[in-house]
Amino acid sequence: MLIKTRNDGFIHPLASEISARSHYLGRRALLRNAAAGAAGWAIAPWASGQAMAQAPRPGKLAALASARSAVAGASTMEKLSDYKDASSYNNFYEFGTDKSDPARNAHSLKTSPWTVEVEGLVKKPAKYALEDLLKLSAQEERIYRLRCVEGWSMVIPWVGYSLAELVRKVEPLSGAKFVEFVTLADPKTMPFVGSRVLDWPYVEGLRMDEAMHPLTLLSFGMYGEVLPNQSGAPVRLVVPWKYGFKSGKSLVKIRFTDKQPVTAWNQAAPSEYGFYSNVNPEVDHPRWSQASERRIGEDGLLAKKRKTLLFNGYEAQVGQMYAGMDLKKFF
Ligand SMILES: Nc1nc2c(c(=O)[nH]1)N[C@H]1C(S)=C(S)[C@@H](COP(=O)(O)O)O[C@H]1N2
Ligand SMILES: [Mo]
Repeated sequence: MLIKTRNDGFIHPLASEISARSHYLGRRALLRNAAAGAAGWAIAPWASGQAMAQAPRPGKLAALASARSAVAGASTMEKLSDYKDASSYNNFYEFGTDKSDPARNAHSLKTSPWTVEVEGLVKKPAKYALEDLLKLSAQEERIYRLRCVEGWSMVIPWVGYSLAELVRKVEPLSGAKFVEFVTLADPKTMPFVGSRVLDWPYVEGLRMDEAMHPLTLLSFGMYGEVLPNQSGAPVRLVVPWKYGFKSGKSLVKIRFTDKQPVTAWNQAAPSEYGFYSNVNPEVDHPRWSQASERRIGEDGLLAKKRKTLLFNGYEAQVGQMYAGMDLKKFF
């Protein structure tokens, strides 16, 4: 992404993201991937019936009970990314712009007590304590691909429930057309809030139908455990058919509006990051192609590139929402 520096010049620290990857894949990972071979593409253990027996559990955080998702298309059978990668290779700019910064710095985030305020054009605005939000609906496991706009991807088993469950509870008024997601911006616990990378807080937004789509997940956990801080604890959004930056971490406010929200990345670089940001191999970022991606943890020796899929492979589920829309114009 684009970083605004102190002197208002622009750098992009993520050039490395688009090129060689051997520097971050250690020897162990290379060997593990080589050993996995074709078997690495077998059904992910979490998606099979034997999840608990087979999947190596990180075992560091509290377990989060969930059932497998009943939502059609909500779980991919692709090989899961390692928990280690999902929890150490992160974008969470409030804690720094290097991939390893969030895991190193996010211990300072205080996730309890935590409240999420729901406001704006709804019949029932409310302040939800995290404990109440956790109980609002049954939690499910959803195995989603995550595609970052920078050109890398992972496969992550999230735990949570459809955001629609919460939306229905607060009863949006007919004038509500968009939903704005505001994330925590606490300079005392987040060392990079106050930096000029972005205007804080980090804000994202969805159109009402996108927010109501069953794939849009309000997530409290991953790999069967509560979210580690660097992944957006205690509650984040996951919108699997959009670039990762649409999935705001550590949410504190959900606001229903009649106007398209001003979002952080769109505001920082409108020609690079549109409001929609649907994953689309045919709409290039002005500075790089989006036709392919690098799956984190995948065969580092060959540095193979995967083809990026329209709507990140969720076209059957979400394509209808964009019927007739010019996807190049509304990027
Ligand atoms: N609050 C906040 N949310 C955020 C970000 C961020 O910097 N701050 N980065 C986004 C980006 S660019 C991506 S790719 C995903 C990364 O999620 P992950 O680190 O859990 O893979 O989080 C998104 N949510
Ligand atoms: Mo991203």
